[in-house]
Amino acid sequence: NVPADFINGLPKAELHVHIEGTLEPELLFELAKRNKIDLKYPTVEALKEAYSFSRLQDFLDIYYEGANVLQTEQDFYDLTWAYLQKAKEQGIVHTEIFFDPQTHTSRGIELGVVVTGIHRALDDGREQLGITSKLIMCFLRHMVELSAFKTLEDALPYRHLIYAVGLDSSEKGNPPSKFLDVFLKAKAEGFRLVAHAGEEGPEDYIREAIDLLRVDRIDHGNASIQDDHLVEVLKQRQIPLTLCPLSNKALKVVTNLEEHPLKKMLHKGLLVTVNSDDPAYFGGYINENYEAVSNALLLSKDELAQLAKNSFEGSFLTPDEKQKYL
Ligand code: ES4
Ligand code: ZN
Repeated sequence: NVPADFINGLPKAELHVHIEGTLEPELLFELAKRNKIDLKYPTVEALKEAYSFSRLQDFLDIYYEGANVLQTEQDFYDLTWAYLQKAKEQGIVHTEIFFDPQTHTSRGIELGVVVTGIHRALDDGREQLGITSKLIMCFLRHMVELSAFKTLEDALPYRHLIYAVGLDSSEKGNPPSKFLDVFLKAKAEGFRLVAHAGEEGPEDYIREAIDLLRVDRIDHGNASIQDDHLVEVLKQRQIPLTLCPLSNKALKVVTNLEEHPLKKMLHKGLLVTVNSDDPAYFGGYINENYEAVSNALLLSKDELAQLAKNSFEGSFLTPDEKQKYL
């Protein structure tokens, strides 16, 4: 086994982390108390016991409920700052963070509160921790496209703080094509594009995300391995896949990590990266994800270094900014 300190010592970029998914149970309880919110669970331990999932939807139900404790700009600051400190400890030097506006606006929290709180922490992270960052606003795919349009409209005053648009939440039955028009609008507004695809959903959704939405990157993309032609397209165009091994294990996308497609994808020449997704819920941050796949798939130091390199190559940093990491 490759030692943990080798993985820790690799400078890494994180390209797939939901800020609401970094809400640790301890902070969740602290924020509930601060905001005088009653929780269904009496203790941190009781809450943690509920973190047992058979599929994506089991997780999403608990994740959206947890997000209810986030109310003020300071709450979003504290959440993001806690993640950045963890990122610093683990050798992350650049991070591209998702947030879900509709999870908050649908319960009366203004988009400006969310964006400003997160962004203030990202600024402090840059100054005090030396971590660069970008923000990605995700549309919830279980909601109607009109709601995504409204979200895009609401976001325009914060255009300068948001780099890209993404698509997440319940995948099955909510194909990328449902959001074609709003993605076209987002692109016209100058946003870069990403989408979750082929996590629980079929390889068809990956094809739609690429050919129809014209995304720059695929989040997860596990199902691509089932289609040789799709693999060839991903390889030829070097479209990054942001894999999340511990997430896949927790949500039963793979039965065990020994069956994870990461190593096969790497050897086929795909631009695969390792990421934490929702680390507070899936049992580990980025290093634990590298360690878990490294142990399960017997990755070499060269392969691990390639994955870390890929994380910069697949990022939204400019070629000049990437240079020092490649
Ligand atoms: C998510 Cl693991 C996952 N899949 C889809 N949407 C999400 N939102 C937060 N985590
Ligand atoms: Zn995700």
